[in-house]
Amino acid sequence: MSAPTGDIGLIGLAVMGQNLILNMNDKGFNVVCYNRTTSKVDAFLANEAKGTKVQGSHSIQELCSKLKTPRKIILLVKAGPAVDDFIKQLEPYLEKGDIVIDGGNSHYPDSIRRTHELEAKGLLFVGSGVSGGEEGARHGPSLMPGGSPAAWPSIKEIFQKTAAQVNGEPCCDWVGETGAGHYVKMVHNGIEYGDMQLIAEAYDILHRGLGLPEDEIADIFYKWNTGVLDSFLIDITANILKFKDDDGEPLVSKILDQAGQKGTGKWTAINALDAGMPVTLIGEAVFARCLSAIKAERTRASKVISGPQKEAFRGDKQQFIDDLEQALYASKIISYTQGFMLMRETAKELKWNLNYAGIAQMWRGGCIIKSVFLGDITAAYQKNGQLESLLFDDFFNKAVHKAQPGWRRIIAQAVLWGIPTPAFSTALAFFDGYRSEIVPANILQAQRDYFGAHTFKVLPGKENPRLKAGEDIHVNWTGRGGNVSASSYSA
Ligand code: 2AM
Repeated sequence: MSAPTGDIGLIGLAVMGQNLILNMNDKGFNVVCYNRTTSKVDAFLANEAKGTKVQGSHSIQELCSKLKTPRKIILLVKAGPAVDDFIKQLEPYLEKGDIVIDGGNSHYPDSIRRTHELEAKGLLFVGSGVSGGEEGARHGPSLMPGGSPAAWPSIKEIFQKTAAQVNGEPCCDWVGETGAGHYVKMVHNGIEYGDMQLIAEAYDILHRGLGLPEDEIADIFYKWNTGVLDSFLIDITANILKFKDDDGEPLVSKILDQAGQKGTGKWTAINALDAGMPVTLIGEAVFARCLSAIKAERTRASKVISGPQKEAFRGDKQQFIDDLEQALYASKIISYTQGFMLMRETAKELKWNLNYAGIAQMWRGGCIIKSVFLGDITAAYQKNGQLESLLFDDFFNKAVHKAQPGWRRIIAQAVLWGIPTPAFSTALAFFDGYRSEIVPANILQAQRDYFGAHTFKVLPGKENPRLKAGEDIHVNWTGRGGNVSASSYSA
């Protein structure tokens, strides 16, 4: 048998897999492919991959025999049991140091488990986020690999050449240990939910509030796309708003206002609740989709619940539109601030060394949230890799201060109009809470101690013989009941 020539194997010939193979082939790598339904291998070689160096295989054994060692095999199959099933099938044909890469949409706890399971067998595992859809996979996705750090030197060249490039830098770097790659992909998707919701709210304010037609809103978005909001999502939204149905009506005006979701935004929100981190904007974005989904109930409600009398806008329209741009920008800064807070907290808990500048750079191009803005976040973390919050970075601190007046005016006007802005509003509420040294949690603590003897601590500077520093204090608020504090009550 001749010596193996394959640089990398790929299992799973759905659209993403096929496009990633063709992309890696274009970048000069010799790819060997396999699919459970092997007729797809033959069809792919005879059609899309015709004239390329891509090799096919009709069994796992054949796939492995065609790969140079250490073998690198990417799985792009349905997340869940199919991944574990293929890993089990691969194991007999792999040797120490070989690398199994899961490029599917796996939940990160599975990737943590798989890293440990494969490392225990002398193999290496990489769970990689892949973003950018079919187009990204074909011409340059954002790749977010994490897992066994020893795997990185062997896959670095293939991954970084296959990924999108922005200003000569690849949108791919090592993310961190075990499930870090899929974790960061999950947060990316959550942030994507937030960005999309913010744009939808801006559209609603311009459309229902200012009464602008789709064409004019598209032009506003195109203009925004030349400034701080320059991003893929603003650009495609402008294109969407310009798109006409056959009768000349904007197609968006005919789309049922009921959003679907596949669950990665929800995973991020659940993770934020579990971690105790206030990632409120992604949470609101998920809930906004939930509210949209109960269309029939909303329709019934719209008949019996009325909002404020709609007053015509009497202010300066251009000023309002500029304010809205700033409101969107400031809210986006908050959303990314929250997303990075969550990643920092998880990294601390799971002892991952997350590469924050690298993460922002990975999202800078190739993926759905790609934007100029992410270049500024990259710069912030390059200046300080352990930055506690984006709001402490000079650039973002100045930006949010500049945006603040317009941001408040927009939300105030939306409230008066009765137009819901859950994402804009939660961003501002977070901002006002975050910059408050004192929040009303004193009342919560007092209530908890009052009804459940949950105790409280004294505010520094207010100590006295009854209220001692550092102590868990219980007060008999009513003169009834006992002086014993509780440790097992609810709330
Ligand atoms: P198939 O072509 O044989 O269906 C996307 O669905 C990819 O995942 C396809 O390549 C598909 O293979 C593969 N896939 C889905 N479920 C699978 C399973 N349970 N076992 C193996 N491959 C699976």
